[in-house]
Amino acid sequence: MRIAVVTLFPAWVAEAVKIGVVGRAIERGQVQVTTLSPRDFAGDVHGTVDDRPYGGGPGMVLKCETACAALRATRAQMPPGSRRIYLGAEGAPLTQRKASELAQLPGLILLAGRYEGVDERVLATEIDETISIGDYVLSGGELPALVLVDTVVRLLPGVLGDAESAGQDSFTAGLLDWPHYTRPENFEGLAVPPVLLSGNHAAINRWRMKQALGRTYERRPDVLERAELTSEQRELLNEYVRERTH
Ligand code: 4FV
Repeated sequence: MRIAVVTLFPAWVAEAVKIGVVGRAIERGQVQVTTLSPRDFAGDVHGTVDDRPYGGGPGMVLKCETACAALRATRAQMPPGSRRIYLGAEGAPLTQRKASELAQLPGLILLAGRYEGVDERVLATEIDETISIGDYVLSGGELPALVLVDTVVRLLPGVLGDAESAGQDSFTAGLLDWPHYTRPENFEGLAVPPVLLSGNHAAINRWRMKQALGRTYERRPDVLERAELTSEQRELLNEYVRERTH
């Protein structure tokens, strides 16, 4: 997969993707990440990329000429079928399901906004979809772009080793993750749940699923509503709730 990030901070983004799983995937050639700044397409000596909002109001807006020029130059370099995404608080929420969809594509072109946002005509002409990482306002789209890159790249074939398989991720099964433990067996009087030391993998899997169901029920009932539970899972959840309430 190829990913291009259009941002006023190309050096920061280029550095940030060198870390961890994404950095390793880049080294292995499993993904290529490039960055480009709209400022490279500014015609004036000041490198102007923003201007005051029509209709008045605070702050500045990313200009369409420079943003569109950068997006078009990027698209010319990217594989056909690449998806053009603006990261904005007014977008559709980024989910594991959306990340899986994007991971199937040959390329992603990500536009990271700054200031109050980008001129709407950029979205109308050069963007396929707007995605939000959450209902809060950030000072720029770079962190959301890096979040999207991370959640997509780790789903690419061969990026995660067996030990790290994405298959067990939260939300992959539509539920929150189960609790994780490692050595020591006892930490300041806090013991690891004995079932995890039993070697009985059927019992361990049952305990983990029960925990995932229970946590999702307690912390994210909205997520549980969307999960298609099997009858066995529903029974496990009832058991969890019974034990919790008695
Ligand atoms: C955002 C979000 C976000 C809005 C104005 C960048 C900022 C500034 N992007 N999910 N939440 N973007 O707050 O994706 O240009």
